[in-house]
Amino acid sequence: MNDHSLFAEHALLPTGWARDVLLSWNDQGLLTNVNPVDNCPVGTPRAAGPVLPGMPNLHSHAFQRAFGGLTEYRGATQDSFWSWRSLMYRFAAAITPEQLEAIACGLYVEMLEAGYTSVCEFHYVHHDHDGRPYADDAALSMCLLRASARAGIGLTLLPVLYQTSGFGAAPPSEGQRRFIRSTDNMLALLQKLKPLCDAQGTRLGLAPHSLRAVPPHSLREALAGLHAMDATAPVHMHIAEQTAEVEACLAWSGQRPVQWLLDHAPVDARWCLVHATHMSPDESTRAAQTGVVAGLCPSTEANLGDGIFDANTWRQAGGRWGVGSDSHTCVNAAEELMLLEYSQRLATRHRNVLASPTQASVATAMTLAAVAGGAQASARLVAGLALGQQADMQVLDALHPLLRELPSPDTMLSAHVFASHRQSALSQVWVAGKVQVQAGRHALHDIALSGMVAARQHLLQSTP
Ligand code: NGQ
Ligand code: ZN
Repeated sequence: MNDHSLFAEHALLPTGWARDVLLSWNDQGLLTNVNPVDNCPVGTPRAAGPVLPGMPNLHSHAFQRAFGGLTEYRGATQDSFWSWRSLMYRFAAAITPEQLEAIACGLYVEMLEAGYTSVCEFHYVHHDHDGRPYADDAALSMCLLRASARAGIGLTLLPVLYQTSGFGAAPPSEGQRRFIRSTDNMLALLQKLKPLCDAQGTRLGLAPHSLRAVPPHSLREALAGLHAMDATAPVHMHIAEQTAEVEACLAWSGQRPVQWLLDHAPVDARWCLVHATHMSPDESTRAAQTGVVAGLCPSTEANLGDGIFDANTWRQAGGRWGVGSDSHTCVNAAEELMLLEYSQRLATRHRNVLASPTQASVATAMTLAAVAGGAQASARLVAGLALGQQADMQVLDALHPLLRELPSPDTMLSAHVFASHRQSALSQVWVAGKVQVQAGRHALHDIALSGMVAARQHLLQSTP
């Protein structure tokens, strides 16, 4: 049995669907062969259905999985993003390293079972409950490194720089004490993490949290330090998610957030602008032309009442995009694609908005675009089924009732994204040439999820 290859009757390559493809990879899990063949070679396993590239998840705050479903009630005031944030800060204030690791491990198992093969962690809870550094200053980053290695998901670790509570260098609030680092202290953390990340195939980047949280001089210095360490390291930043943020930025600088950033920072293809919900058409066109990735998080953006991203303007300017599960109110790659397309249908009153000139099938077009953009934002070799990329794959189950006897892989993928339960038709998930999910289940499903439940229970007991 050849355990370094897989035969796919239908494989979704960056150029579109191909028939009878033999996928082979080396000991590092990188694809060495993606070619059509006449027959499935003897001894090579045959995929149970169409093979899709694994989906990179470009935006995650792992600890937020612990309170999914627990902020869905009306408070005293008009509930908003900001009232949600106050509730979120209570969990951020209470979580322990052990809880973070258990929650992240459970979450990563869930991600793999739902089609994500790698994740970008936008990691900002750094310090102990009093806001003092742990004895090992990298303690909480290490929890995420261990959790990803245990679950077998690829990781881009983005330690977050957080210094102020608002534009104009407003001092941080009590609730932000676990996040705060000086620029030098952040650069020291990156130096410490670099060899540890390199050793496990994790990519290390930096996330200036937002223009609210990082003053201009710190942004400049942190980027210079990052680029001295690794000139191609990824940079992620939350931006223009809420209209209140746009207004505060205008009041501070006379410019909208994306406009300000484009004028004051070296935004390029290394960058991921997370959300970028509220852009003028001009900001959108300018930003798209830099090669930056828009990090769209449709389920969280809906959950938090952010607004609707204008995908048409973005794409007309050649804008790249990928998806993230962010607060993990939904953990499912196909569902994020569905929600994104539906947001566009609701806003424009059209259908199949995110289909493309070369891919009429919207699920196929979106999968390819989100893998390409997600890979760019991850800065890892996860750009799909192509030579030299990691063998990260989702295998659909052609015998699932909703896919069975359908006439083409396009229709099977459409059924998976738009008509199925968006998880039940996933037969296998592979990461770097290793099966991590078989018959819809990860080997650690029971143990990792019961670990997550126990950690959540303790966290709830300690959260006021
Ligand atoms: C976060 N989450 O950092 O977890 C943010 C909220 C903020 C989202 N923006 C905090 N979805 O932006 O200040
Ligand atoms: Zn976020």
